Amino acid sequence: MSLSEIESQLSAVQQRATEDISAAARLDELDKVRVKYLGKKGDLSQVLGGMGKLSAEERPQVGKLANEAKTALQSQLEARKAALQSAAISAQIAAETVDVTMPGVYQPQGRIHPINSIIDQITDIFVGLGYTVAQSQEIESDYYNFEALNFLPDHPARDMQDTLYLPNGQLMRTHTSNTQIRYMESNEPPMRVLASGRCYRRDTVDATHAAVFHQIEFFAVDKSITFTDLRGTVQLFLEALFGDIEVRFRPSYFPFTEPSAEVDVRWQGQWLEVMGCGMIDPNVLKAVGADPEIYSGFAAGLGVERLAMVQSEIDDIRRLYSSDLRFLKQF
Ligand code: 2NL
Repeated sequence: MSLSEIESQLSAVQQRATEDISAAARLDELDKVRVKYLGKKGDLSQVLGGMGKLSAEERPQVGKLANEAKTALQSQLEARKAALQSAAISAQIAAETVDVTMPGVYQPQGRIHPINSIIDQITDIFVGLGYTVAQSQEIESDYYNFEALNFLPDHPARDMQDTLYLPNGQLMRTHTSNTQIRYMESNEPPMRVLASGRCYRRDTVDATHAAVFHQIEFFAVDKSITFTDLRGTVQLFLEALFGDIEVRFRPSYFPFTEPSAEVDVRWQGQWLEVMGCGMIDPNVLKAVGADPEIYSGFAAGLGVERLAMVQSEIDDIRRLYSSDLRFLKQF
C-alpha cells in the first residue's frame, strides 16, 4: 500500500468511527464501537498493518496520522460516554421525581374494635392488681373443657352446653376455663390469673347470641382465699370499669364453683346481669393437683360481648361482627 492509500483508509476509518460513536445509544454499544476501531485487532490496527511496505521516511508520517486519529477517536468516545451517562442519570432522576402537587392517597385511620378495647381495659385493671395474663387453645379435649371442671358425665349442666364437636372427638371450647385448668396443672399456688379469648357454641344467632363470642375469666388460688376476697375483687373491678356503680350478688349454680353467684350492676335504673362467679369447687382443685385442704380459690367469668353491649348501649350483638365502618367508627 502506498502512503496516500493508507492516508485515505485512515481518514475513512476515522469517519466511520465518528459516525458509529454518535450512533451508539447505550454504554455497552459504545464500548463495542471502541473495540471495533481501537482494539488490538481493530480497524485502526488493520490499516497500520499495511505500513510494512512504506519507506523509512514515510513511516513516521503515517505513525503521526495514526496517533492523531487515535487521540481524536478517544476523545470522541469519552465525550459520548459522558453524554450517555448524564442522560441515564437525568432519566433516572426524572423517573424518581416525586410530584408534590399530586393528591394524597386516602388512608383511613384504623381503630381498636370495641371487643378488643374492652378486653384491653379489663386486662389493664387486673394487671394493675398483679394478675398474670394467660391464653390457650380454642380446640380442646372433653377433659379440659368439661371433665376437669367437674361436669360429671350425667351432670345436667353438661346438657346445658350446646357444644360444637369436631370429627376427631375434640371440641371447640365453650368457655376459657380450659386455660385456667392448664395453668393450674403446670403452676403452683399462690396464683392470680386472667384468661381471655374466643369461645364457641352451637346456637342460633340472634340479637343476643353469637356462635363465636369472647369470654374473660379471672381466678385466684392461695392458702386462705375467701368469698370476701371474691366480693371485694368483683366490686373493685366493676367500679374500675363502670365508675361508681351499685353491685349485687345473687346465689346461683355452676358445676365448677361452690358456692356460686351471679353479679348484677345497677345501670340506667335497671339491674343488669354482667358476670358469674364463685369459690372454686374442691373437685376442680383436686383435678389439677392442688390439695383443697390447703388451698382455696375464687373464679369468675364474663361474656365480653354482653359487657360491651351494656357499656356502649349496643342493641344487637351482630353489629359487633358486621364490619360496618359506620358502626365501628363510633368507638
Ligand atoms: C359466666 C360464669 C364463671 C368461672 C366462670 C371457673 C374456672 C375454673 C374454676 C372455677 Cl378453672 N371457675 N370459672 C367460675 C364462675 C363463673 O362464669 O356466667 N360466664 C359468662
